[in-house]
Parts: sequence; structure tokens; C-alpha cells
Amino acid sequence: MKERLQQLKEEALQQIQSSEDNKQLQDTRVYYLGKKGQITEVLKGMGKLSKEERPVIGQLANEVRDTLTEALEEKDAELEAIKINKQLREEAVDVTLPGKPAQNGGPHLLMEVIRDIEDLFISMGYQVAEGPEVETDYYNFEALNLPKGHPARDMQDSFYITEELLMRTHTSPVQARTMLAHEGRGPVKIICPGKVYRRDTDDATHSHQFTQIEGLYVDENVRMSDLKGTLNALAKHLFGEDREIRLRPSFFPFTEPSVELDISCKVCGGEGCSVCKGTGWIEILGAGLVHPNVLQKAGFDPEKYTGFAFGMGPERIAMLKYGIEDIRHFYTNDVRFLKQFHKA
Ligand code: FA5
Repeated sequence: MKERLQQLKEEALQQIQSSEDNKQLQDTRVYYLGKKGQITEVLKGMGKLSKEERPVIGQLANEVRDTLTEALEEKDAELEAIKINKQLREEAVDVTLPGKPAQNGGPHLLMEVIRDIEDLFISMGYQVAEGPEVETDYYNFEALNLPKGHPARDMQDSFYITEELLMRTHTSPVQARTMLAHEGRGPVKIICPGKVYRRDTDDATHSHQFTQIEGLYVDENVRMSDLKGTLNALAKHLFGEDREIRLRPSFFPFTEPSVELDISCKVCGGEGCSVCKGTGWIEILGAGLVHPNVLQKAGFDPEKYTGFAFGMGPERIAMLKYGIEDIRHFYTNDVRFLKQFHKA
């Protein structure tokens, strides 16, 4: 039995050493040390041994078992280390490879222009107001002195949803809504940026959906000179200190008198060129003193309160400021276009 145990030990150690994976190792363990394994088989013959031999063989069997268990553990750890090293080699990341540059997002140019104008007016004490894009005929037209059938409604071709609902054609309805909310008490000092919709045919300077920023200041003693000073500050902030402004008489049903704001042409310095169509001036917005009918409909006493209002198109302003030749660039979202204006 002694020889048999020694022989099993040698044989098992060899098999353990030559095991190539954990499965093979596990099979070896079961074959030699398992309940029905080789060592147990040998020990079954213990009954035939003499009293003196039994403990000797028992001790030897334990030694063989311990030796094999130790060898199995060592081999198991060795195989595990080989496995991990292989995996590390296979999954190694070459940190010296050049990285792929991440695409940084940024605000859309139109948003930057709108925020810049908002910031200027906030610094002059204005608050930002908003209104719905789906508007009632009443706020979009009637409250602004444009009753049904008024010919000036044709100035803004509209997308109607029902007889009484439409996509707002300008941001001016927010004027009427805000004044009503003030319940006849001034001052009201707001700007309202937002999307507007018109049935205009899309071309280089027109879009059927575009943005506007409305401005409204209603209080006691608000005069034309206040409007002029405000628009002068706006024009210089947007286009530079050296730009001149001009208020040209115009017509809007909701303002009286009405004006359009022109700025001196940057390209020719006022001499006249193709950009300003030979006039030396470029129009940037419509404005005027709030019509008494509009004040009255919104609950303000026109004997006590006066005000001015203006409405501009940020796309057109951005086009002038950055030399963009087609309004459609703002909406097609070609990143090559948008990226040119990212500051970072
Ligand atoms: C108005 O919409 C008036 N509500 C502005 C106003 C407000 C006047 C308060 C007086 C007092 P107008 O239709 O001119 O006015 O439009 C204002 C600006 O919107 C224009 O100067 C232009 O910059 C822009 N705009 C008008 N139509 C389009 C269009 N189809 N595409 C892009 N921008 C446009």
C-alpha cells in the first residue's frame, strides 16, 4: 500500500504540473482526492492491515493528501495568474495613441444674438416676457388696433388654425397680454423674444418661421426722444460706436407715429453700395409710440400713460453683423456654418 500511495502521489503531481486549465485541474482533484478517488480506493484496503501498519499508512495517506492539495492550490493560482496576464495583454489599451477630439457643442448663433440683446435691455431695467406661439386673432391683431377686415392685416400673411386661432405673426401680442396683466398701472418695461410664423415664401432674407424681439416701455411721460435714445444705444451696442442711426417715418397700425430704424451702412460708410442698395442706410427694425387705442384696449389710460414699442428680427441683425448672405443658414444647421461662430 505504501508503494501504491507513493506511486499515486508521483502520478498525481505530474498530472497537476501538466494541467493546462482549471477544468483539467479540477478533474485531477476529483480523480485522486474525490470521495470515490484513487486515494480513497487504496484506503479501503486498510482493514487488511495489521494494527501497527494502520497508523503508518493512515499518516502517509494524510501526507499524500496534504501534498496534493497544496500542489493543486499552487497550480490553481498559477493558472489563474496566466489567465489574468493573457487577458491583460489582449485587452491592453495603448495610451500613447492619439485621442479622437470630442465635438464640443455651443449655443446657436441666433441664440447668442438674442441673449446679447436681452442682456443689453436687462441692463437698462427691462424684464423678459413670453407669450404663446399659437395665438388668438384677438391678441395678434384686434388688441393691436387691427380689427377684422383691416387692410393692414395683409402686411402679415398668416397661418390660421381655426377662424380665431393662428400661429402668431409677430411678438407684438405679448405687449397686449403684459399690459393687461399690469391692470392699468405703469411702468411696463419688457422685451419679448420668440418665434413667429408668416406665410412668406422662403428666400435669402425671408423665412416662414423666424424670430423677433419685441420691446415695450409704457409709463407717464414716455416720449419719442426716449425711443430714439434707446434705439441709439441698441444700434451702437450691436454694430459699434461709429454707426449713425436714422428714424424714418413708417406705418404700423399699433403705433402712432411709426418709424423704421436705419443704421448707416458699414460697408460703404454711408456713400452708397450694393449692400445698402445705394442709399447708405440699412433698415433693422420697426417702432413707434404705442397707439392710444392699443393702450386703452389693454386697460391703460391714454391721457395718463404713453409708451414706445419696437420689434426687430434677430436673424436680419445677425446677418448684417456677421455678413451672412442667406437666412436659411440659421435653420439648415450645417455644423460647418454654426462652428464658425463658436467662441470656444
Ligand atoms: C412687425 O412685425 C411689428 N410687429 C414690429 C413692431 C413692433 C413695430 C412694435 C412697431 C412697434 P415687421 O413686419 O416689419 O413688423 O417685422 C419686424 C422685423 O421682422 C423686420 O424688420 C424683419 O427684421 C423681421 N422679418 C419680417 N418678416 C420676416 C421674414 N419673413 N423672415 C425673416 N425676418 C422677417
